[in-house]
Parts: sequence; structure tokens; C-alpha cells
Amino acid sequence: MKKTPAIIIGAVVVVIALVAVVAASSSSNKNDPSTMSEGMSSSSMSDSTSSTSSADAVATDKVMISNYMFTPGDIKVKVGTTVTWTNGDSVKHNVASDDDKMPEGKLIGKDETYTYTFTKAGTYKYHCTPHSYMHGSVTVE
Ligand SMILES: [Cu+2]
Repeated sequence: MKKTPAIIIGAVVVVIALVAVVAASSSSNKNDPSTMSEGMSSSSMSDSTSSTSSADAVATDKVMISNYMFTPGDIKVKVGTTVTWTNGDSVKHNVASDDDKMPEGKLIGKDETYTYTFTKAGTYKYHCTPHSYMHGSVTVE
């Protein structure tokens, strides 16, 4: 009589273990298609952004800041060009290098301008200090 409960407990433990394994494998099966599609969509997104960053750069030395965006976001200029940013927003913005390749610009108010002369070839990525989601780049050729 004393051995029976041990066997029952053992059987219950085995059943719980099997249920856990089945649950784990079924949940991982459910995750697989979603992770695959996420991986595909993110890789196609990164492909498009990497190809647009320099290929779609606009040849201009003037950038408007409006609606919390640099427009055009990606520009290209020749070495020695002075680029002028004009703020059209009532909120103050600036032009700050992502990697210290150029100085951090002062905050400028509405209708004020900021200028910087690019003397070396390269790609200068920048953002706005108070709004770090605002991004732009200058490709100097
Ligand atoms: Cu800003």
C-alpha cells in the first residue's frame, strides 16, 4: 500500500514533464513563423534605408528645418561648400554631429540660420540635440 502513492506521484511528475515539453515545443513552433517574417521585413527595411542614405542625397547647400525634420535629410556638396540650415519651426533646433566630425551648432530659433563650411570629404551625419530623433547627413565629395 505504501508503494502505490510513490508510483502515482512518479507518473504525475512524468505527465507534467511531458506537458511542459509539448507546451514549450508548440509555443516555439508558433514563434518560428513570426520571427522569420520579422527577420525578413527588418532585413528588407535595412536594405532600403542603406541604399537610400547616399544614393538619394540631394545636391544642395540649403537645408530647411520644419516639422521636426531636416529637409532634405540627406544632401551632397563639394569640398569647401558652406551649408546653410534655416529653422522654420517656432521650436529651437540645432545641428549636432553624430560622431564629433563637426562642432555642435548653437540652438537656433524661428527663421534663424546656422552655417558650416565642409573642408574635408566624407559623410557627416548629424542630429538635433533636443530632438535626437531628427537626423540628417551631408556627403562632401
Ligand atoms: Cu530639434
